[in-house]
Amino acid sequence: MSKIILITGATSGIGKASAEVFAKKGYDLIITGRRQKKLNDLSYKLAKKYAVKTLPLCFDIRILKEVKKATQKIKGKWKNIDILLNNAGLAKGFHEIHEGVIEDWDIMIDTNLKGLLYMTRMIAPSMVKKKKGHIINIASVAGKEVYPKGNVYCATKFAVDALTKAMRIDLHKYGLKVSQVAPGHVEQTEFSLVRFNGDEDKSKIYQDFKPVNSKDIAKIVYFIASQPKHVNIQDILVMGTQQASSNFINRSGR
Ligand code: NDP
Ligand code: 8X3
Repeated sequence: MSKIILITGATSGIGKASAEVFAKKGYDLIITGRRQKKLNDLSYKLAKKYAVKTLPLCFDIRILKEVKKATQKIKGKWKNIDILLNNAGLAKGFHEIHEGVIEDWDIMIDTNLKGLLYMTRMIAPSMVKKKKGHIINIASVAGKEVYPKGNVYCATKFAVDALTKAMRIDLHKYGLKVSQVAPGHVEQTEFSLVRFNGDEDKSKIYQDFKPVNSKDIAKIVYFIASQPKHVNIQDILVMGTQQASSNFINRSGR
C-alpha cells in the first residue's frame, strides 16, 4: 500500500515542491492551502504525472472550525497518514517593533504557531494510536537567531523550534518521529512577495546572492522521511553557500 503524506501550504514554494518530490517517490498526497484552483491544478498534475492519489483540502489553517471541518473529510484509507509536513507559514511586514503592524503580528502568530498546533492536534492522535508516524515541521534560521525587523516572525519560528523539541519528547515513547528543517533564505517561493504585501521591487531580495531553492528543501524533507525506522533526524539547519547566518550574507553576486 502506498504511503500518505499530508502537506500544509502546498499551493506554492516549499510545500508545492515537496508534493512533487513525494509524488515522484510514489506517495499519495493530501495537500492543503487556501487557493482552491492551485490545489486542484496541482492535484490533477501530480496524479496524472506520477499515478498517485491526491486529496486536496482547501481551508484557512488559522481558523480552528475550518481545520476541524477539513480534517473530518479525511476518511477511509486516507486516515493512515504516515507523514504530516507542517509547512504552511508566512512572514508579514518588516518593521522595527515599535512600528509593527498589529494585524500582521496576529496573522503570523495564528498561521505559523496556532495553525501548526491545530494541524498537529488533529493528526497526531491517530499516529499515536497506531504507534507510527512522522511529523516534520518547517522551521527557519529565523528560529535560531533574530535579525533586525524580524521580531515577530522570528518569535513564531523560535516557537516552532521549541515545539519540535517538545513534540519529540512527548511523542517518542509512542514510536513517532518528529523532525524539522530550518532553512535560511529560500527562493522559488512566494515568501518574500507575501512579506512585502505583493510589492515586487521590495521582494527582490535574492538578486545579489544565490540562496537554496524550494526543491533543495523538498529533497531534504524527503531525506529526513526516508531514514530507517530506528533513525530520527531531529533538526537540519540549511542555507545557501553564500549565507552564513541570518545576518551574514555574501551579496557579491550570484
Ligand atoms: P510560500 O509563500 O511560497 O508558501 C506558503 C504556503 O503556506 C502557501 O502554500 C500558502 O497557501 C500557505 N499558507 C499561508 N497562510 C495560510 C493559511 N492561513 N492557511 C492555509 N495555508 C496557508 O512560502 P514558503 O514556501 O517559503 O513557506 C513555507 C514555509 O517555509 C513557511 O513556514 C515559511 O515560514 C518557511 N520558511 C521559508 C523560507 C523562505 O525564505 N522562503 C525560509 C525558512 C522557512 P495559500 O496562500 O494558498 O493559503
Ligand atoms: C525565512 C528566512 O531569513 O527571511 O524564514 O527569516 S528569513
